[in-house]
Amino acid sequence: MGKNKRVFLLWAACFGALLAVSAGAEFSFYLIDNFESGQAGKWYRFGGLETTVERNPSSEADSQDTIAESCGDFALKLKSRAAHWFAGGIGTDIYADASSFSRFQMDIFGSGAGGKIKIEVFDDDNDNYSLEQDPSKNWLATKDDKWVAEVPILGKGFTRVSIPFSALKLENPVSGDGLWNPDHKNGSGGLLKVQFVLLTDRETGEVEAGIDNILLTY
Ligand SMILES: [Ca+2]
Ligand SMILES: [Ca+2]
Ligand SMILES: [Ca+2]
Repeated sequence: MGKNKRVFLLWAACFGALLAVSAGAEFSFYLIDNFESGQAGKWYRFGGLETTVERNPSSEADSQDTIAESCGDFALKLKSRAAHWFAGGIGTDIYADASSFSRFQMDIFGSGAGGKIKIEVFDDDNDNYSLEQDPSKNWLATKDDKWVAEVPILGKGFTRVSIPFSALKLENPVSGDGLWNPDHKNGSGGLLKVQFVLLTDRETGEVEAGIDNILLTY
């Protein structure tokens, strides 16, 4: 093989690697948390909800449960007691430009005892990287859109939940602009934060669930 051909092959290999990297960046996902750090310090809690990072049951060597396998070593356990169906929640700040993603995905571990998780996401509409809320009106978001979806806690085991952004419902009309626009245009903080609220099937009672592999994807 002549020298020129070797140089060309090397160049082609480098260019191919570069293409693969840029394609990977374009077609990957935005990980919010998979709890493999063993920590949950970036999540705040409200309404009496208790959280613990727990070790996942080790999957059998011949297990066909690819979702359970993808949950790795740790997941976050949520546990609470409800009053009037509300059992508290958790949330974390994100500030991501989510405009190129199309759906929200997470794995939910259920015990078969029922309950729901209400997913709440906020996009910044007054371009200030902050969520304005009114504590006297049940923490109503006053300047930014709040989008929600409810998913059942199934089980036993992990269930993968995938929610297209188009299925999210606006909960606070006339506060923000009413458009799903979680981008960084004009200094907007984009997707400001995500919250998960636990709901029970009966007015009072205990509810628990595990969550893992929380991400934005295409
Ligand atoms: Ca995990
Ligand atoms: Ca704002
Ligand atoms: Ca908006």
